[in-house]
Amino acid sequence: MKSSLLLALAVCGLLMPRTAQAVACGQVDDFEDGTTMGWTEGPISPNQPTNVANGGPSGVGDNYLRNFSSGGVGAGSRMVMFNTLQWAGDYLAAGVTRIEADMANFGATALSMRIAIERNIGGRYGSTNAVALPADGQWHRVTFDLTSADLSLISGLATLNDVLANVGELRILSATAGPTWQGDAIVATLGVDNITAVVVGDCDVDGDVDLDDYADFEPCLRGPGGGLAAGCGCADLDCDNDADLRDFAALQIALPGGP
Ligand SMILES: [Ca+2]
Ligand SMILES: [Ca+2]
Ligand SMILES: [Ca+2]
Ligand SMILES: [Ca+2]
Repeated sequence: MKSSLLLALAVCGLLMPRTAQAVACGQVDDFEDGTTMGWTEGPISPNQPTNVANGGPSGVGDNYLRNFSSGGVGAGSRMVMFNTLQWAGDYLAAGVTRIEADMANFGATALSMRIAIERNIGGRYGSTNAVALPADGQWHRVTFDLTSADLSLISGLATLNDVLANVGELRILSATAGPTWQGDAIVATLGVDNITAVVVGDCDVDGDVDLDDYADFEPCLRGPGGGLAAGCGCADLDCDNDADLRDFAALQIALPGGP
């Protein structure tokens, strides 16, 4: 009886949602801790992402994540990696509608960078258009928006908002043909650093910041120390857990015709 109770508790523990790590406004994977920060390809691949101690965008002493793909067939052939820890979670509640990163293509072939997201229990979306990453060995700042204007359904029946509210996995991959869950099989070496969760104030997640978003922002405005009401993640543009005039100033800049 005692052991069955322990078993039940263990099962409950496994089934409990993982809340310790979840996407949050302004989080940055800078790889300065010397680890891969949870980025992986699954246990089978012989070409796992690795932490490189020097040569990030800031040069000597700037760690970055390097991912090699071998091309051909089999594990490790494709340019893809994923994260199920700090990049899982509720992007809508966090107001995060954009991911930025520094990327460098250290290989000989241009890459077509995309992101893809998966709902905990099914439903996948990926970048409709790729970001071209030339084979120049230079660091480039790249942007992936997570809105209906930028993501296409890959598989499943879930709506985009349903997936964004329940992301179980984020992928970074290179694929020329279109939105996909799998990267291309290609001989390539990718550098990644400073993967950042950005809140731009796109409260209705339609790919723009306009007066419709201001209509959602305005009721969230409480001032410094007022905290952040439920559903107001998109109104905290500076990631300090309130919606105040600093956030309003940032929103004004983002609005069409803003200063
Ligand atoms: Ca770094
Ligand atoms: Ca790899
Ligand atoms: Ca909008
Ligand atoms: Ca704020």
